[in-house]
Amino acid sequence: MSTKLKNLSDYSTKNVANVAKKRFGIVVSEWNEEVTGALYAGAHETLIRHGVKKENILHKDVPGSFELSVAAQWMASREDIDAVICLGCVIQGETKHFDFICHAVAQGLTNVALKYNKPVIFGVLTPNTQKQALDRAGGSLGNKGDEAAITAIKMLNF
Ligand code: DLZ
Repeated sequence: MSTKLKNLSDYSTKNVANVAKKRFGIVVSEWNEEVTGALYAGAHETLIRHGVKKENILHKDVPGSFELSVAAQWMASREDIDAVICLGCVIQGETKHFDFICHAVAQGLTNVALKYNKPVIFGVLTPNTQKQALDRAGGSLGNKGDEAAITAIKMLNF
């Protein structure tokens, strides 16, 4: 997670070229929509800024972060998708739901990346509060959506 010492929108420009012909899937969770919408805007804008064509970005929404894994799998299984960016926000509550969702999606996305041998990016915020989430979704600590897009680009240049 970003801190006051590390703004997630600051990144090295090393290895961020040559993606003009790459195709990206972006899956966005509808839970905490104000946050995930801002993450999506950051990711989309960052891809465009690095030369990705609008028509080469496929955007799909899922109901919650738990559903990111299977949607990532549907996207990663397509030959016309080179990398998948998954965006969500799970806010710590009073029950164990938070832990179950976070562990499931982290493991699920790892499995999809390894199965399809493609970058599948974990752009899921796991803050304690809504304010911490907004700080990292275009607020005072940058936008984790930007970082997710840059991570996908860097992995395609690996
Ligand atoms: C049920 C639930 C809860 C309590 N909290 C969140 C959350 O903070 N962020 C999120 O993305 N999704 C949440 N969900 C929904 C689950 O991800 C999932 O959609 C449902 O459990 C149905 O599978």
